[in-house]
Amino acid sequence: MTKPKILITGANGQIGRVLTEELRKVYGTEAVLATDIAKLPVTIEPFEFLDILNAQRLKEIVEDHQITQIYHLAAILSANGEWNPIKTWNINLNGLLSILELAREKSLDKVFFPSTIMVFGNTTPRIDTPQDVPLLPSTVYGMSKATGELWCNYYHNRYGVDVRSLRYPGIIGWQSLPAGGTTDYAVEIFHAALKEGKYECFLEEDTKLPMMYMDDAIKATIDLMRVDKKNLTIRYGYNLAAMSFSPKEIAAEIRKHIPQFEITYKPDFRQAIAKTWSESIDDSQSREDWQWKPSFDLSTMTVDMLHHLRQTIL
Ligand code: AKB
Repeated sequence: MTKPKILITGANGQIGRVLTEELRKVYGTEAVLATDIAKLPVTIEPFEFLDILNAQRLKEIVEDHQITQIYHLAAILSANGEWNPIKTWNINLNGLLSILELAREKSLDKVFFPSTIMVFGNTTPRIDTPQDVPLLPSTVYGMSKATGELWCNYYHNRYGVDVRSLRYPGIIGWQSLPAGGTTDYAVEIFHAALKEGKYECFLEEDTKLPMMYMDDAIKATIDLMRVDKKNLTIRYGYNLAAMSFSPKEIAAEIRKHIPQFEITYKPDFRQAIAKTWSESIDDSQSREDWQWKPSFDLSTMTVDMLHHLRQTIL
């Protein structure tokens, strides 16, 4: 097998930063090209500026760097997406179509497409949401990801593109900050607890959502991309789960380490988005097809987050 040459879009995002670093540990720094529309810190070199809507530039980069795999992370998330639905649809869906078309044309080895639990909505069972259910997403972000999944499935079935996808829950990590998502509170709360000793949450206290520690999300992504393709039975998004908790529950967990920590609640428009989501996810197909198993729960994640953040932000 020849060594992969990887391109990451959205490499300066919450997941992109950590995934870029991890893939470089696995394949070597020069084998992983970071791209983003936002300026990146120097440490992320090699880097190319890329507006995902510029299909011609994307093609040039793929040709110039002899790319064989793409991790396509560039997207606008759920809360930010609601401020500009048409732009969000354009970036999230047309960006993906350019990637899939390029993968077909250049016979790329593999493509990764991050989907989300936001593809679910009011038509899905909220507890242990099964893999295959009617999808009626409530946001343009969810709509673009649900439609993106269909395109991935189509490019695989019609053209044999080896595209793989995960429905990420809310991702929590100390290495980077999320931007514009509904689950962002679960990262902000740690920063606020350590710096201010208090946090005002934009969701209601009992809003339970599926979440995952960054280490598990990165491991899932790399594992899915490495597994033999004959094991994969799904070419749209695989359900993926680790833990579920509410703002009240994570605050109680943080209080075990910072007893004076206080949380108050001031729900905003993001509460209406969160209300349409699943509380927990059935990821048995991932466990069966590619032996997915998370390592972190709420308690071990909290210990690890506080440990790393104490060293990096205080
Ligand atoms: C968001 O909140 O928009 C994302 C997601 C769950 O896809 N974190």
